[in-house]
Amino acid sequence: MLKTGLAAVCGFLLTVSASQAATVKVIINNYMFMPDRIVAHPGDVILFSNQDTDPHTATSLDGKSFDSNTIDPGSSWSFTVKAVGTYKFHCAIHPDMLGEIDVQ
Ligand SMILES: [Cu+2]
Repeated sequence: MLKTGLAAVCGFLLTVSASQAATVKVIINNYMFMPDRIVAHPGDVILFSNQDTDPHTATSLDGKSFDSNTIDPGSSWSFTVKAVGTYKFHCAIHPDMLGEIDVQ
């Protein structure tokens, strides 16, 4: 846990010095993530906005990187990406809804 925290802090500091963090928007609508492949950099914020009529989640398939829990229609949820890597995710309510975040 401590090791992860230190890596995150180092990654954050490197990102701030190298470039401005961005917010990457993902729309959830019609049982899809749009876009479903997201490219981001450490320190960026990924903002999921549920514009569908049903609740959805954004849940990493590795079971630990991130989990929005339920995002109600009209609601949003965001988190900050930290470590470089590829993170596949789905909606825990509708597991056929798939997406991927590539942190570079
Ligand atoms: Cu869903």
